[in-house]
Amino acid sequence: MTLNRRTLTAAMAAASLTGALPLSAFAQKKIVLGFAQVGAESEWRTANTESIKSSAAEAGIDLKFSDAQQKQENQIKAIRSYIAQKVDVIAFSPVVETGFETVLREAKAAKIPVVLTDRSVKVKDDSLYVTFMGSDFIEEGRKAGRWLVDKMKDNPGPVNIVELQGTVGSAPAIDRKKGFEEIIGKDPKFKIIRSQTGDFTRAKGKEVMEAFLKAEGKKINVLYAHNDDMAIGAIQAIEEAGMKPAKDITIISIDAVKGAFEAMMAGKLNVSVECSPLLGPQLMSAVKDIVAGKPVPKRIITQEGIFPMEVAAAEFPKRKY
Ligand code: GYE
Repeated sequence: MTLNRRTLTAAMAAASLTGALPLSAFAQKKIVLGFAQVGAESEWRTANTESIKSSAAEAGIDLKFSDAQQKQENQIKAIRSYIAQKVDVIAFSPVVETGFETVLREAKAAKIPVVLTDRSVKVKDDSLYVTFMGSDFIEEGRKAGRWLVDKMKDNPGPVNIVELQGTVGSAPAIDRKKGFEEIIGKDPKFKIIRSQTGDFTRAKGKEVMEAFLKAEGKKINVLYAHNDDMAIGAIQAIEEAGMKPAKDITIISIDAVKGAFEAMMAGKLNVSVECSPLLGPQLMSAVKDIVAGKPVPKRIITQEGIFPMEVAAAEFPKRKY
């Protein structure tokens, strides 16, 4: 008989109860976790990777880690290799929402539990994963929208907005757009005049902002960027075009990484909505519970705030990512 982690745990408990073997006889076998990361596209992602690696080490979990370079096919390959290696648990942050059904079914057939972190997938059968832990991206978009509506309350409009979207097809890009539009859509003075992907990177954010400026110039009143890195790239483009970021163009972004706080303290970014990448500790505790056969909630939502530039200097020393 082949022992997987769950039957082994049961066998350990039984052997220990009957006094046949002390629990310590099994203590050496570490839990093996295969983690398929999105990439290293942003400051957020770097902090997320660091959180996962350090909390795995702290929890005594043997972590197998791969970087998909923002490509779904690489991520699917990595998951397949974790299945072949018979790891105890697979966790991943799906690059995009769709197209993972087949590989998730393969994991299920191999009886390997899957945890989704940070981004979710769209699947009909939600028994294909045990839990999804991460932020509510629609709510983040709403927070950005509410901040803008308040900021512009005395402005008769039109308020012309350009939008830098995240990776096409990714949950945060889809949901941050949706939440933002839900709020600003209530007042016709708000107009999204250009919207394009900057793939969550500084380089792309700068490049696309250059194109927006070329096409719309001084008509642009607001930039809404789906993450801080793209906003930071865009700030460069705005300065190079001879305009003042956060003054000539109001800038809103999401993540609240240290780079955003530095930009706010320099007076170049108006506000950043928080999205915490520090998912490592809760991932490790869920992995341990799953292996021990304990129930875990289907959805674990991260609690987050919003930081306008006025509070940046006071908050900066407290920031952990
Ligand atoms: O906002 C962005 C990163 O999925 C929440 O991915 C994450 C997003 C984050 O590249 O900076």
